[in-house]
Amino acid sequence: MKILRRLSILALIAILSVNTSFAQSKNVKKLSDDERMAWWRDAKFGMFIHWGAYSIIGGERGTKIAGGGAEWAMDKLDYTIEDYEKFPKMFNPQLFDADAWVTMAKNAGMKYIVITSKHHEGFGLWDSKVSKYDVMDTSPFKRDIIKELSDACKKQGIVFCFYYSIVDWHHPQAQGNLYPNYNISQHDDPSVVNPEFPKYYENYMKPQVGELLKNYGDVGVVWFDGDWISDYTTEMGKDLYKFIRDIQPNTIVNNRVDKGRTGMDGMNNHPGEFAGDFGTPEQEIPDTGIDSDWEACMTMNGTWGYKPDDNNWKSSQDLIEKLVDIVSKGGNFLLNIGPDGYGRFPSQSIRRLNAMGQWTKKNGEAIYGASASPYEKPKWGRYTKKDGVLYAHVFEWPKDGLLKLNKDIKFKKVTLLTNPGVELKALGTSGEVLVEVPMLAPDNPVTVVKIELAK
Ligand code: FHN
Repeated sequence: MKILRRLSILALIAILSVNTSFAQSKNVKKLSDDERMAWWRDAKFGMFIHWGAYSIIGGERGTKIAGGGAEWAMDKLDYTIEDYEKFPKMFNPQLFDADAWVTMAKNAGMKYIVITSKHHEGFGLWDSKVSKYDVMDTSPFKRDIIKELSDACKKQGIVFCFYYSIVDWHHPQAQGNLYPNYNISQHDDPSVVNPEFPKYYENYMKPQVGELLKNYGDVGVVWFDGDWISDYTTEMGKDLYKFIRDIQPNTIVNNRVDKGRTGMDGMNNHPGEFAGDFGTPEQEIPDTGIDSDWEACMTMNGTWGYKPDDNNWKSSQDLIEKLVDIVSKGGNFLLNIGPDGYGRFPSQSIRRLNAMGQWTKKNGEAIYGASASPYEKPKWGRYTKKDGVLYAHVFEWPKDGLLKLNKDIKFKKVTLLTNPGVELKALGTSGEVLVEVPMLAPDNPVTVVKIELAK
């Protein structure tokens, strides 16, 4: 375990070392799969950022409000390509401050950031040479957002990662508007073939992904989306995975690079047959642990892109418990922010990031580098485990001052994580293990009890 943790730190240093040219990446030492995945497995908590021209619209058109995610505004609010093009032309987020974004992620306890370089709308947030539909050529903003964010990440020791949508509602060869009988909604229909799609894949998508890998230093994760469209094939997925690893051998790629999911399932159905390094359950946490790498991505309210009408915010307590739940099942938590068209994080999101930061600052030992619980989940909360220590994360504090642990736990010493100097009395009988805890929960919203295990 200690060796793995040491490897993980080495891998993290390798990935964070500033390496801004492709020529340099070519000489990077190729890590084994376990070494390559180590920083990510330890990191546990990352920030997803959905930002694009849709962030100006906020999911609204006149009296209409897009159902679901506001990043789908183009489709949901029936914009034609020509109508929609006016939004990238207006994209001028004068309040964007990459350093401030990264600081907020870091203070929340997040270790990596995944930003939408291009979402389904097709508009790119970087200086693309294969497209004019990007922030440099189409927008008045004319600042390379990916460059600013990746630089800020490197400066602050956060791993930079990007999302890229295979679906593209703007590129003619991708979304099929060259074909009178073909439209966006037919993407899911395998009987409808867009003969132009392979050209989009080869001459546009791959070169764009290549630019993002060659021009912005080391990339922690390449996060694909839109794998469900029938025009995208498993051959393309496998080719793309190889293409990425040839450029940056130590990059991690999510499973949506290939076609291994059934519908919108998070995990691949036939592990090993498809390319991709981790599963991507979306807006859900599996009931039990899964014996492979996975990351749950989730919104704080109900939308990925900025949507002022959506006030369905999860509480900070809920988000902290979700983080613990995910870690106790061996996964990572990728928590979304949808900045507005000016470049601001919504205040509701900032409050939740702050609350999570306060909690992770005190209790990070029980999260980062922790592995799934070897015990069944208890009624009062969850367990995580690391280096011979079991951490009991108590969501519901016992009213009688007695915390009941799983009966098979062989403890050596029990303390509160935030008060290591005071040993708690613990009693193991054949039926149960009881720990005497203070009558009031010492921490909020989740108190962690540290259980050093006997060999
Ligand atoms: O359609 C997208 C959606 O807008 C969002 O980007 C999420 C994030 O995982 N992925 C897609 C749906 O699976």
